[in-house]
Amino acid sequence: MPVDYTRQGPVGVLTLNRPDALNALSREMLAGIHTALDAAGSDPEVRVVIITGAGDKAFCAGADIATMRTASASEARDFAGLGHAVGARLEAFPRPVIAAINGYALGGGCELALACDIRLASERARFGQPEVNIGVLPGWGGTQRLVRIAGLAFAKELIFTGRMCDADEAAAHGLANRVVPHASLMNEATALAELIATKGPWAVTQAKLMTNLALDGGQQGNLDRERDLFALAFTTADQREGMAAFFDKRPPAFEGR
Ligand code: DAK
Repeated sequence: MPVDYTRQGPVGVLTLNRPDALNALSREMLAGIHTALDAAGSDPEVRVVIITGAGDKAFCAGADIATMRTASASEARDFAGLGHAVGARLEAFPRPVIAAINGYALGGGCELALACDIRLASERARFGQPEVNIGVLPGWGGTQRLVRIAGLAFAKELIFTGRMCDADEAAAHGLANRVVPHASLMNEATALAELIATKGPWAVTQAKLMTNLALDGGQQGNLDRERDLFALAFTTADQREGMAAFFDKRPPAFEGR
């Protein structure tokens, strides 16, 4: 399978599994991501998803250059659309998605990580948008999401030069949330996922929705929507349980409703 999916308690783990090609994203891989997200999304036990890459070298070295090499403009447009659809799916996915970046995250691989909610980087991670090296520009959202996440100046530098940056530089610009030892990457990602999984699931879902909207402008409308969702939280069992547990000095038992 080009994309493996397993569940460990409340955490769904999706592994890009094409290590011989540094997990480069073919059409089959993109379809595999959708299939894995279908499985995670239809499983009520799953509260957080982790995406990582198989092997020791790469999270994902980008779109499959072999697929693109002889593409016509309309085929390229279609391929770009498949990548955009994965990015949109991850952003809209009702559970948080953590990218556990175990090596190269280049081109479409960096763009895949950018569509996730949180990026944990191994000290061996390398980020970049090297598309200009092969005569194209980022086509899976890099010109937009990298700017929003890491800032215009740094995004332009990475995109215009095609150079890679290491994990520390990525973290300094907000591209990685933090850098962890390579050997403990999955443990750290799982611990973070499990921490989020202890929180009120309904509230976490709404918080993801609202924080994503923050970058789309329209602050007053978003604040109004935040107020409405906050009010709606007081119709949920999770709110009653969370506040009761606080005063009972016990961990809450959330049901996600
Ligand atoms: N696609 C296909 N195969 C790849 C690949 C990729 N992106 N990256 C690596 N591979 C393959 C290599 O060809 C090699 O295969 P074999 O020769 O063993 O058969 C194998 O993975 C191992 O790679 P290397 O031998 O090159 O390994 P090294 O350690 O020497 O170098 C590297 C690692 C990551 C520095 C190097 O592989 C590299 O530079 N890879 C390419 C990275 C890259 O340029 N990524 C960006 C791809 S472009 C758009 C849609 C999408 C996009 C743009 C536009 N539209 C349609 C508008 C997105 C584009 C991209 O993502």
